Amino acid sequence: MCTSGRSGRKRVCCQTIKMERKWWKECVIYQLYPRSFYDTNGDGIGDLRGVIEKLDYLKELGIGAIWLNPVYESPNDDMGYDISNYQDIMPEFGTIEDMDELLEKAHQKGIRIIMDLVVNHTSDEHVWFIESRKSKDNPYRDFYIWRDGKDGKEPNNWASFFTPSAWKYDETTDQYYLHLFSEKQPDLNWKNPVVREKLYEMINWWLDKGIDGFRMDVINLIAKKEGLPDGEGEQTISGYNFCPEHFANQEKLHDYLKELREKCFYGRECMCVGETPFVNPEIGKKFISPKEKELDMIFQIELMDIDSGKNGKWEIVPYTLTDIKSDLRKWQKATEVGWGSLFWSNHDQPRPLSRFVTITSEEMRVRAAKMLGVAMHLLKGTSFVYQGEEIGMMNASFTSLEQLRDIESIKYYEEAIKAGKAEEAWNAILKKGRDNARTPMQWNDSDYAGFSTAVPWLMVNENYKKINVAEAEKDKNSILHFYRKLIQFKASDEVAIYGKFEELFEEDEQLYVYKRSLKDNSFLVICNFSEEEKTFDMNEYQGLELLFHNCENTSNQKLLSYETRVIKLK
Ligand code: ISL
Ligand code: CA
Repeated sequence: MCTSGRSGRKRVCCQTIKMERKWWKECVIYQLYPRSFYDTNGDGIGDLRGVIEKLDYLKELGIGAIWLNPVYESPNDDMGYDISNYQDIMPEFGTIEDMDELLEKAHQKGIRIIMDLVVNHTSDEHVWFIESRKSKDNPYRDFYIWRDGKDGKEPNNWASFFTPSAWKYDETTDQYYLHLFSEKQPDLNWKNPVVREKLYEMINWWLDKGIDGFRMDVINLIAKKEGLPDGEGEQTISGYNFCPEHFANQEKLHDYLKELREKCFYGRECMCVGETPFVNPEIGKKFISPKEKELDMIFQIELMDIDSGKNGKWEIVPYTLTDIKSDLRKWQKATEVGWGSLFWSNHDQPRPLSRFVTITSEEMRVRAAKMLGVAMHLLKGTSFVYQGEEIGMMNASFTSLEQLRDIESIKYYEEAIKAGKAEEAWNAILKKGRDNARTPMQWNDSDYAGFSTAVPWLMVNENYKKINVAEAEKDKNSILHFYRKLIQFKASDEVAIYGKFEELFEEDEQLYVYKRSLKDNSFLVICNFSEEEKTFDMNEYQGLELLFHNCENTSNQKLLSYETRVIKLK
């Protein structure tokens, strides 16, 4: 539970902590993917009433806030990241009254609500774009980025995230519009002050309703390089250039973020976390430094790309534990200027149990899930637990293209077929396709895992009979029970929240060991990231309290595979 702000009770003495206390530093946030959480009306799609019904489950988990993936009106080309009306709810998810009720009931239980804010682009079905494409002198024309073609081709060579070119030709006015994502996600023109004002109005409308903050989708892409120059790097398989140097972290971005903060967040108790791909610590620090007055936290994506090659996520490359450790260390350090976020996955990433460890048995799944939970969430920063992580959900075993729903995977596969690389692409999709994380929440072992009474929009993982909430409730050694304890600890222990981070054995390729300390208190985290046992002398800790432990091993000389111990030192 959050300990300041709404609930008021302060456990941590401000004087011992030389940084500003905030509610969002003292709570664990649950990322909830509404489409796959719980379906209450039997249409195979999760809905807001489903979230309301499961609030007690979330409360018991100990989380202090929910980040809801987009629930706004949307034709769903990119699962809600293509918004056609910011001030209404997608009918499949419910109504604005359901949203109000969710907000009220969540708040009654001391759970805050953070919404997704998607303002780099809208849907092409948003009224602004419908108007914009009508004529060159339409008042909304300049809400988007329109250009003439060059020599019968696109205005520049930019590749989009989802399709070959980032430009789409529109016959009505014989011009192209920019879309960094799908053709149905035209980029807004942030240079236009009217666009900014309209967005600020909408943001304030939600904040006035009482929501507690935003997760800002690709917020560091809103400013584009002046003149939209061609990219110069290597070409993608379809001959375009993926050039974040021209669309991410541009100078103007900082002006926009400062203005946004001033116009919408000033004087409010809300929290803003920016999703910021293509950011290194140098750039990241600027966003989160309190004196810059831009964002409270960022989601840096570097760790999520630890296995991506120079051609992007689908080129899967090997990595070592020391790569992971140095990434985490680098960001623990960088976020000292402000505050950091912690997560193993989200709706865009594969399941961590299918990615960062090798699972060979049910016992190892349970043990490794607890170890991963400890390793990440006892670092310094706000923990985000992605739906299903608390029961150890894993990647789905898709067998055909028809089972996929994610535009990114589908478009990539289509391009790969053209390039004669279908098999390679399918293997990459199985490992890293975004649908892996989006399969329905597994509540029990009944049909469709208790998620719905109808065929779900995306198939249920076949392992649901074994891996589900009801099973986990019954077993006192389950991942779920462990996560409840871990979350409660992370959200209330002052060392876990504000303690200094110090790493040991940095070069070890099997162990992740770090210490957290605050004034006279400290604890030590030991994680064996390997399937192999590890000889490790722990005699000096004999008799000290074990805060967390994930297996029956009393040896002080060795750690079992995926074992973790958290030892209270003082
Ligand atoms: O998903 C990715 C890799 O698989 C990322 O490159 C992702 O596209 C990028 O981080 C932006 O993600 C966000 O904006 C997208 C949306 O599709 C994602 O779901 C969202 O998290 C466009 O709005
Ligand atoms: Ca439904």
